[in-house]
Amino acid sequence: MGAFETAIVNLTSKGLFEPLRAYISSGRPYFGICIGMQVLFSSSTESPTAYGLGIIDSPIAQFDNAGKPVPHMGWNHVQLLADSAQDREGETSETGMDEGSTYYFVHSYRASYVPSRNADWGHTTTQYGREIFLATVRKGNVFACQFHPEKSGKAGLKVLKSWLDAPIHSVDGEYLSRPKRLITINEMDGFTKRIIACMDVRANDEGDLVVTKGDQYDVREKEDTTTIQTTTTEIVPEDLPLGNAPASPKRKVRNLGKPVALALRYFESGADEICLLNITSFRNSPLQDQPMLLVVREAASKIFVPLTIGGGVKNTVDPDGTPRSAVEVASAYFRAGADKVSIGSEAVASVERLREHGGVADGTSPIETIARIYGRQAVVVSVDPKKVYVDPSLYNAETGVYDGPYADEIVRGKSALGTQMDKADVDRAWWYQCTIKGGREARPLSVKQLVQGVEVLGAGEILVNSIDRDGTNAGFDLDLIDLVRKSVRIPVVASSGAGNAAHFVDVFERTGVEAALAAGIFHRREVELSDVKKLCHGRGVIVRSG
Ligand code: 1PR
Repeated sequence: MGAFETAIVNLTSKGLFEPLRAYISSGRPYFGICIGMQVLFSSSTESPTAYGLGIIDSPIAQFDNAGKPVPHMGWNHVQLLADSAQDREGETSETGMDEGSTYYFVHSYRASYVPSRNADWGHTTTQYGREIFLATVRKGNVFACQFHPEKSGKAGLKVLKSWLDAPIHSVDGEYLSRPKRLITINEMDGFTKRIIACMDVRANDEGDLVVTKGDQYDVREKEDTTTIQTTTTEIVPEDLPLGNAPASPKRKVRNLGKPVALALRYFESGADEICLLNITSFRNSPLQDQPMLLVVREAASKIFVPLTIGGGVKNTVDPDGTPRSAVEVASAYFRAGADKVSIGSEAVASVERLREHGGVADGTSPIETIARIYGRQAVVVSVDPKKVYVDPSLYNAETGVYDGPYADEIVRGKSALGTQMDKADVDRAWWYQCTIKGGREARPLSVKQLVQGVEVLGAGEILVNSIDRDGTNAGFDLDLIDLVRKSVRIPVVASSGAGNAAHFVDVFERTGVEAALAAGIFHRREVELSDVKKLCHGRGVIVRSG
């Protein structure tokens, strides 16, 4: 995992570049994953000044943006290049790969499939949009995957096991003589929509880390629960999102289970990705005392699909006074087993700075510093927007046209996407304002400005929450999701409000987002992940089975 230049610079500075080339040439087994595959090539447009190992005489280049979001992030199919059905069977039994399975990819750069140049190395290809690239290369003692087998569920574990059971030492494996077929572009690629389970994690009043769930970000029980609880804590105003007054000063934090146990349940029931958010990290969250690290470590040892971890990815200071950069915090999460980190409040501050500097990035924001080392695909920005209704006095009295701020982002109650609209919105118009600290503070920034800003800074994905829809079961806010999907070219995850399986089909069909996430309905077992997948499949939305 990482950027091409960082990988090559690290190999070189640690004195490993030439020894690695020599090792590969000696015929001993090499298994490369993701950047471990790309470094085999001669160069990459990701970093024009760094040269690869040059084992494969072909370049790596960026995906084009034609009709598809980049990075290519999600589960996709492969096609075996071996020509005859019998040879393909041979490849399947030797490598554990098969055309019926999907594998998890997360990358912006790829080795294009060029039959005249790299077919001898090509083992499988994948189609994304109208592009075909090498998903795996295999020759002699070398096998490498662009996808992450360690994050590709059972299908990926099978690939790893096949290699570990029979790593190839010879320089000229028998399969080299297998003739290759020509792969051509299909009408549709095999890219699947992701269904994500999300867990909001925080300490409850007893100090235990629990999965909780908010109603419009208020994660405390509606009623005073002090009579049935032994310990309670006074709710301080900062504990509640904007506009939520405590009905009782002693409401308990909702407890829906333990994070690792729930994450495991979701992995086993077919979640394509799992997201863990530390929702109280706006408080002091020193790296030295970061309980989420333990959760991530434990989850990653049992769960073999991608893990996104958010909350507190920012510059911080440990209790002993040691400053910790956002990169250090992110690195700790990655080392614990996270695949992506999600940044919330700090991303808003970074875009505010970007705008103050006339849209020129200075390279210092956490998004930039983390993406530089780990690649942009490892950086998700989680946005927490809230509707702000437009004041009717801002309409021009003569023309009836809205004259106020954010004119190009205004959503009207009668929009084409408004079927899931709240009734109260029918004759109103609004824009979406960004908030920080889990909805506790509103900022003078619209959601469109935020997502376009973080894309400039180098974010790889947007997770769109909606404070208004969170926990309501009323369906995703399609207007909001559509606005964000149309504003950026990176992948978008829809979140907040899912109440049934049909809501997932709606958000995929109407907005084209790449992934959709739910929390409450999965935690409370009102809807099973498998039901969502079954309905999507039945309605023609391509999802991963299993
Ligand atoms: O600001 O970088 O430290 O990150 C904090 C993170 O914590 C942000 O990603 C922010 O969205 C999240 N967060 C903060 N407070 C809350 C809260 O609920 N009080 N949760 C919170 C965000 C939204 C989703 C939720 C969906 C789906 N919760 O995580 O899972 O709305 O819910 P549903 O399907 O039940 O409707 P930083």
